[in-house]
Amino acid sequence: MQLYISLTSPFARKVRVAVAEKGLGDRIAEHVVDPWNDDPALAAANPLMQVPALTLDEGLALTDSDTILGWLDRAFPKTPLWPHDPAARTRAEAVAALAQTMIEYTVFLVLEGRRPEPSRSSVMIERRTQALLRGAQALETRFHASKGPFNLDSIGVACALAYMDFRQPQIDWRAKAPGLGAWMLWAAERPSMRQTAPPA
Ligand SMILES: N[C@@H](CCC(=O)N[C@@H](CS)C(=O)NCC(=O)O)C(=O)O
Repeated sequence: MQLYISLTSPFARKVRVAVAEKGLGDRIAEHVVDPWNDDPALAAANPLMQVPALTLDEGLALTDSDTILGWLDRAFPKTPLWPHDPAARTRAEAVAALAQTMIEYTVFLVLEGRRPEPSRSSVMIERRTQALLRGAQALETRFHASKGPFNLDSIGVACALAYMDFRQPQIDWRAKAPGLGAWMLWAAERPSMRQTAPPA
């Protein structure tokens, strides 16, 4: 299988962390591409030109981090990414969805920051920044930040918070979520997180 990534993409990182947690590193070849540079290999896997994309051995190409994670968990059920209990799974999915949207909002802030100053929307920047702070505050109570199995909720939250620190360090989410701040010290040291940290 071929996994197209960029080394800074938080969406790709979710998949790479899951691959490491499941011990599938030798089954999946990583290809580093620049999605902003119309890479033909990426275009073949994902006509929408986004990472991550996973091309299966039979040729089918999967796009979107959550779709890829769902497939990985069905194809390789050992070390499941979701809790077995349905209610616990629903709670984990709710957290993972919040984390995914927080990544999207952080990416929005990054892209907005790359636009020339007069074209930026200060209203939207403020709206998304406040939403990210409220999101962190909600995760503080809704996410059961255990130091147990690294399920999809943990993967999503860890990748979302690490990406905020990486790209928008001025957002002081720890002030709203001190417990998550403490949990992140533990999460960042997990081998799957260390292996997938963006280059300095
Ligand atoms: N919903 C997608 C989002 C993927 C995404 O936005 N990837 C970014 C990298 S962080 C990208 O490839 N951007 C290039 C573009 O949008 O043209 C997912 O969860 O995988």
